[in-house]
Amino acid sequence: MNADISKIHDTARKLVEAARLVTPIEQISKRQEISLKDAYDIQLSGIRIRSAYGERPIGIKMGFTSRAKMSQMGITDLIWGRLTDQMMCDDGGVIPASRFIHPRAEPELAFLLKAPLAGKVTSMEALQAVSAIAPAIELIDSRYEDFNFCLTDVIADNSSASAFVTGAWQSPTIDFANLGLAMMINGRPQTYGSTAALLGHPLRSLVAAARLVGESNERLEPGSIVLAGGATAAIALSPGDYVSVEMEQLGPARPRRRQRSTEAPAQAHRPGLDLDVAERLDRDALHGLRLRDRCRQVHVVPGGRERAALLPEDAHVVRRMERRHVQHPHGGGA
Ligand code: OOG
Ligand code: MG
Repeated sequence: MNADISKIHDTARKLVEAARLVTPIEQISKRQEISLKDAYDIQLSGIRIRSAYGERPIGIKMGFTSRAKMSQMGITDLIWGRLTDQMMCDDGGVIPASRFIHPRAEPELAFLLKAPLAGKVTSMEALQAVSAIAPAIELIDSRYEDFNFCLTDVIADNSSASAFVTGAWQSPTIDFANLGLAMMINGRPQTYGSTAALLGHPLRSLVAAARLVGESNERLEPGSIVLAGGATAAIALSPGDYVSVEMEQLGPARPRRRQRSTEAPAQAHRPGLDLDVAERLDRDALHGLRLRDRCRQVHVVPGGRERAALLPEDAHVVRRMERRHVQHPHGGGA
């Protein structure tokens, strides 16, 4: 069923207001059945409302591009959402916890585009449109009660987009097909994974982004950012938590020396979430493009840590990250 325009706009306004008032709402699917097109129309309408408040679109985010994310949320379709300038946070910055209903963090890879991209493109064409890549953290925040949603709910809710941070931008000539990564909360590793968890190669996420955006008769503009999707399950955050992501070759996270990182964040209950991503690059690591197409699985390992995705060589990459953290428990290794 296709909803009429005023219904689309009303629902969009409810979702935007839920975000502004930091108050969750009931899933829209509980009261009305909406089509995929309606869901994306609501998302677009919501972005227009945000634009009227002064927010500026700066890119898009992909969702459910890894099995870890798919199995965490029980959704297996790729989705996309829109990023605005207000969602972008400074690397190493602080963001008020009061902005979020129930934030979760996920480790991602970000693309910065230098050429337009839309429709059916090859991986090589997608790569040619990339000017830089960076490790990233996305903070998702569903506007629905208990973070529960179905496919159309989450699309209408701008794919839970809320905030993100990127690390230093690096040359895309690095082989970023299978970089080990770890996400730390308060310096303690919570998830380990690999960029290969993203559809087998993060470029596939960019190819899918071009296709999905093209299906909406839009295009990815030069200068826009594309978040390729969470490579591991998302982790819930509490006020005071410090999130960092370490990605091989894009550098280990090096939390800046700030007063707050030396305190005990769990007990502090301060209204702030610290974000930090890596800034270091081993510039000697230049390789060609590598694509993989084998099937991947998710493992939950004892202790509750989720591992995204693993081909034998990925498991090797993940073990390497785990070993690094055993040797350098505070995310050092530099
Ligand atoms: C939906 C957004 C998914 C990702 O990286 O897979 C997403 C959600 O899980 O709330 O951002
Ligand atoms: Mg994400």
